Amino acid sequence: MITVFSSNHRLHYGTELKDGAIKPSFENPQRADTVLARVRSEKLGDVISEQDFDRSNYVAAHSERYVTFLENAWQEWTATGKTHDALPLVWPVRDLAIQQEPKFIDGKLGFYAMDAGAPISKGTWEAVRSSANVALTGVERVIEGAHGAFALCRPPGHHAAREYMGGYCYLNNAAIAAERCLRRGAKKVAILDVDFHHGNGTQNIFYDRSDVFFASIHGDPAISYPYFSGFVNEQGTGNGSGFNANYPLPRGTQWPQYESALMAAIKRIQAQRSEFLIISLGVDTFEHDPISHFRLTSNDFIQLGEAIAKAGIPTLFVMEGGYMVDEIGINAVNTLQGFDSLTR
Ligand code: Q9C
Ligand code: ZN
Repeated sequence: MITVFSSNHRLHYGTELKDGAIKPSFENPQRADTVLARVRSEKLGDVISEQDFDRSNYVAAHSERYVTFLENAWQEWTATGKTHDALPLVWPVRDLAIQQEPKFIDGKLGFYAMDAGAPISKGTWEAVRSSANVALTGVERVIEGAHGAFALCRPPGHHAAREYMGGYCYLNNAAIAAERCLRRGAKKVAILDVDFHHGNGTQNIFYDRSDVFFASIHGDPAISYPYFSGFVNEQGTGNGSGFNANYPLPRGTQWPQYESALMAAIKRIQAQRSEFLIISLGVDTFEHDPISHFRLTSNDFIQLGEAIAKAGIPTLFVMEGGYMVDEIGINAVNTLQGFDSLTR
């Protein structure tokens, strides 16, 4: 299958708050370059660059004021004399929750963030915009008739909600691709999130809608990031009631247990009669991932790709997490090769 890639991802590399200290982020540029090298060495297919897309495509999944914030944040931060990464320091939790945007950058950062895991530096917006364009370029291929395509997005997107960033994510690439399908005439789209972490952002964006079905298989949020969403009882609201499905799994989950949840999710997706399937492809379910605790092996990812192929729906794979840099390329490309082996 074709891979879409942007070298602009290298413009973004920041810090994160981890274990009480500011450290270099696990979400580093080596990740995407390692996956690209594997795509090439395995001759998965052509590699193309991203096209440019109008910002209205981002606003389809996010609010106007949030996109404006992302565009201007670095400039507003440096205007206060700072030169290091911008990070939030206060959040509008529960009774502090208000709806109006603060007027100063420190307040805006907290207002538009769920955590301190999405630093903003000089090149962040350019990298983020390019990552969304990678997803849009990939989904255009699928809309035009390709059975599968791979959007090698970096930064990832699935923790980014309609109006907040977090967990290394800024724009929700998978959600933006789903909105593009709808804009181009599709009536029903499904997103399946196989990243180790719950796709809280994607869930948020489509929670009250029936046109995009969202399913996520992830580490039990009682003990895993993002902690505050991803439980079984979150099934959608209003028109979206019954169009959100969460499959939290315990620490140490291995392939047989994972496969049961995967089959249940795919069954739900097929029942939706979706015209397009978007996979939030995180490979942080790998047994040696440094920040997660499932135990999938590299071979298991081939079976993951095969199971997705059996759904028989035109599919866009969107890169999300995966932090064991030596293996991330093998595991991502194994998934894609598993898919291709049943669809060529
Ligand atoms: N000790 C993605 O995989 N930090 N984001 C968790 C656990 C945030 C992961 C710290 C993890 C975000 C796209
Ligand atoms: Zn993840």
